[in-house]
Amino acid sequence: MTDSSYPPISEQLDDVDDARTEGRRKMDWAAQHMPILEHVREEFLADQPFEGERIAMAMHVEAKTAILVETLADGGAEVAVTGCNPLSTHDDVSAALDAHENITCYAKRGVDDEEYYAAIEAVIAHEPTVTVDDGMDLVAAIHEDYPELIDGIVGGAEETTTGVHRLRAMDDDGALEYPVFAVNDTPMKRLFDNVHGTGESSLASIAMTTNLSWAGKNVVVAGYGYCGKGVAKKAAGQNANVIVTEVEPRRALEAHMEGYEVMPMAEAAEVGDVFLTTTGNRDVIVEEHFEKMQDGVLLANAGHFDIEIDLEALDDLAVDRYEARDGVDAYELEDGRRLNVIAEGRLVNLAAPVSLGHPVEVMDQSFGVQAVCVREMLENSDEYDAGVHDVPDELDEEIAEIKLEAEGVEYDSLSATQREYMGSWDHGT
Ligand code: RBV
Repeated sequence: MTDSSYPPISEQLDDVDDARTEGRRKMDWAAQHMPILEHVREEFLADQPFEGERIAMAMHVEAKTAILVETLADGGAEVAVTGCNPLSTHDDVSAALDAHENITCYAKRGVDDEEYYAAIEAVIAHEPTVTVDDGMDLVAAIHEDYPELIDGIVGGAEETTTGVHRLRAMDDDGALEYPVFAVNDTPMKRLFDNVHGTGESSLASIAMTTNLSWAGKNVVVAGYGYCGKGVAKKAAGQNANVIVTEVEPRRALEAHMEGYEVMPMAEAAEVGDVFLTTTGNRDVIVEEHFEKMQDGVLLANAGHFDIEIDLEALDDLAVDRYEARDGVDAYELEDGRRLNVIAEGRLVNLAAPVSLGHPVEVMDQSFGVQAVCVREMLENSDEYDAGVHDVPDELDEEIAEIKLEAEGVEYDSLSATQREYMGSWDHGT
């Protein structure tokens, strides 16, 4: 059975009390802007749907995520949490969470690979009945190293595009042995979090990190999925000239029809001022591109993993490397050009020193879906076999309705005649 001696954050900080106070302050601010989780939390407090359950989570441990964690704990669960990226954790929030009697938090900022996985194992040692992932690291570690726990796991939920992509690959191989909801794929998540959240927070993080303007810049957005669309749209809104690179013909065409320049990365490399990768794939910006870039360019990644920009190749090319600013590494090439990499090529909206992740409002939506997915998985576990599952549409609608009510937005509903019309095939001309 699993055994872990990795300590929770409270045992790793010098001044835990101060950290907890500051973490709680950040959480209070976030909570004020999360009406969906507030609503769901009240329901969970009354119904205690998670009594006796153990929920394991690997997510970006900051204030908004902390509100989700508390919401699940307030529903009666024992929750064990760690980070899903070594640079996105806020230690103070981690400490505030760890103070909750039903929560153990292992997340710590700046951990190396070994500590990162030790913390994941510490979470798994709680022998979860439910997993909540952002990037699928928990599912992977459980299947690879602790398969004996799978029988006790009712199911899981996955937050992000990359995690869902990995899960589907695992499912196609017949290797996924418990059910997992693809939270990312719901309209309430990806039309808001991926588009507006990634767009706003990536651009804001880059601007804050560099103190440079978007206006008049050539901004190269690699990938025109939901995240790329958001980044492109917001960059255009900041008066940048947006160039899109794509490998999928319909998306390339979509970007073209949206009015962006579309070209291969090999050409974009020559003219770009800022490069932002959002593909979820590896080796998007590589040596041949570095060779052509102008002096002073900014390179950043908004995809889940730090594999989109080939930093090893850049390091090999460079004759010098230094920290130009907090969160900016300048790689100086032999001919004197400096290529500036932000946040070590890790997802820039969470990993740059000033980053705060997506805006609170969109995370309220994504985490609202997460919370009702955990409820659904436990309430109706018989309905979900091992594999990736779409989130039932009613759950997604439930979250949209809570949000609309909180915003005071009223909307129409179908009349009986309209409903009949939409459900029939025999009304012609
Ligand atoms: N994300 N989380 C935050 N907690 O501040 N910001 C973004 C936060 C999630 C987002 O839902 C995305 O799918 C994922 O991070 C990528 O790792």
